[in-house]
Amino acid sequence: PIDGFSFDKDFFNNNPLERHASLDHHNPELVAPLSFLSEYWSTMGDEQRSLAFATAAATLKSLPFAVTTMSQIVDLKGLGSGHCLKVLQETLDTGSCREVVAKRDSDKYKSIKSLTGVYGIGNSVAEKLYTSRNITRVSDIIASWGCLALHDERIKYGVAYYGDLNTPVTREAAERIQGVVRRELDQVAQGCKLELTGGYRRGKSSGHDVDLLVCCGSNDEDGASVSSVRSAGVVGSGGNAGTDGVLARLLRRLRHTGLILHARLDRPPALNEAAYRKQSDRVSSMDNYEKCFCILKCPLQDDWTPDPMDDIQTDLSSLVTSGQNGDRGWRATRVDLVYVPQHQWPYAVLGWSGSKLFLRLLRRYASSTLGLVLTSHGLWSKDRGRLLPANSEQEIFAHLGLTYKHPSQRNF
Ligand code: 8DG
Ligand code: MN
Ligand code: MN
Repeated sequence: PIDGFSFDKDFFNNNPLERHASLDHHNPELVAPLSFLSEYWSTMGDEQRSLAFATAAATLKSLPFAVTTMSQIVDLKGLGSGHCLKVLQETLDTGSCREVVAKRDSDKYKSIKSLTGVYGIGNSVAEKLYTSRNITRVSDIIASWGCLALHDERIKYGVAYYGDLNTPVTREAAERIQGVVRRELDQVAQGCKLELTGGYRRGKSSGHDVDLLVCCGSNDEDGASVSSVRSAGVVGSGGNAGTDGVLARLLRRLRHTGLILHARLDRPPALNEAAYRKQSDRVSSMDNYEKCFCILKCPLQDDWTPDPMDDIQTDLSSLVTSGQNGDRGWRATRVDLVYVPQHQWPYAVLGWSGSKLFLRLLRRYASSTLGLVLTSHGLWSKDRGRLLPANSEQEIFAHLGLTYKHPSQRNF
């Protein structure tokens, strides 16, 4: 027992996946510096360090008591090397941490942070712009647009809608997006599922985007064609490259209605089972579904309807002007639309509900402890490649020999 709490430290240390990580926890002051350092290293492009600090933050989030002295936590698994402990010690002693303050105020971090805030710009492009072009802010990108040769089309829209896209999306806005997508989806196919996943499913009240999974099951010809493709030994993606899938038709409708500011349809090639599993061995969260990364107009009010003739500009200067119109009735919002074949649905919902760290731990546990490969498509045994079907998330946890964890407890 620590300070009157009965706390099973051995169980805590030995079963990280059985920990509960809810949004409300007992240690916000100690989690903050660790979360910052995780975010710092992710922004600076060092994913390994970022992961180490995220793991330490998750460890503190799942403690059932508020930490008051170092002796309560020195031997907890997940806090890593001495570095995290030093940060925590200083935070407990002084209420803040000099390393965190210095990093937060560093010019390079502030610049890279604003540049990676542009949709389409990742760490490596940001680093190049900063180091070899002396670009530190979005206004620098606009000023030097002509000579920067940024070929990824997303960046233009990321710059044009920078303000909107860096304002958190409220749950209310996410549900409004779900509503407008639902309306158009019903025009395209009957009886489809449309699930709001990502952080909202874990109970977050805001997020950076809206993650929507679409499944039309056997009510749609896609379902039929996917299962016939599948019985021929092919899995993954919307599947049927020659014909127009639900997602392509949904996009056409959204565009026609005037809701789309930008969309990139990602239609990975169908893979046979062997190639597919091999690809799935990567720990990355990238999957092989047919999906669309979009920027949609999120209505600011329920009764707003888009004007299909608006915002068809394609050059940056007119985009920037239109992007700054204050009372236009909508806000640019990042939306991920993912088409999921019915038999993979529970795996897709689990994978897309996150958190990223929780899924990473889950995949690593499946792989190293059970010798199974877990992805957003399914669960396979490594040697024989047998697929373990599941009709619900509960069945996936059961396959893994774990207690079912409610999405609200997956905020690792
Ligand atoms: P936020 O948007 O509220 O800030 O956080 P989030 O909803 O938890 O994170 P996210 O970046 O939107 O990702 C949601 C989940 O989707 C996350 O657990 C990773 C998962 N995911 C897959 N496959 C893929 C993929 O191919 N690309 C991306 N970007 N995410 C994927 O399962
Ligand atoms: Mn999200
Ligand atoms: Mn997303």
